[in-house]
Amino acid sequence: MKTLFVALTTLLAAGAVHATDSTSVKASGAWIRVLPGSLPAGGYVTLENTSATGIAVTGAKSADYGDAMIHKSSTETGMGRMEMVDKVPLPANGKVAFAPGGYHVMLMQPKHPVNPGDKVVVTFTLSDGSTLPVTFEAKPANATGP
Ligand SMILES: [Cu+2]
Repeated sequence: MKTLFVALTTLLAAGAVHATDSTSVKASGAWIRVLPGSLPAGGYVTLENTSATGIAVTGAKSADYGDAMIHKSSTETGMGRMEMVDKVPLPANGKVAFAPGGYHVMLMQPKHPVNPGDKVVVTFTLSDGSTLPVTFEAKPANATGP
């Protein structure tokens, strides 16, 4: 009985630290465009919300980079620019593409060299309190898709 109690409290303690992985949002075609040196890399992925409730992506982080942000590129003024966004809404039963020219994960301050062919895990945080770990494949600077 004592063993069971210890096991349960260990589980509860672990649950408090690690958010549950999302069962509603699926990722596909995840890739990052690696630029030379320590320049920031853009991460691209298609996220599908398979639930009947709207969910938003509220953040991203990666153990391989010092910082990760969600950006949106636009050419509204005729000049390429990008801005940070607080959240990306994923409508119920809808898909949102993070793609060149639009939403992307800006991966900054690489902690080690990331080369084409490498795999990088980016974990998204979602508005329902869950997390979504996604494996991205590194592609060269001239890549245009997964
Ligand atoms: Cu950016």
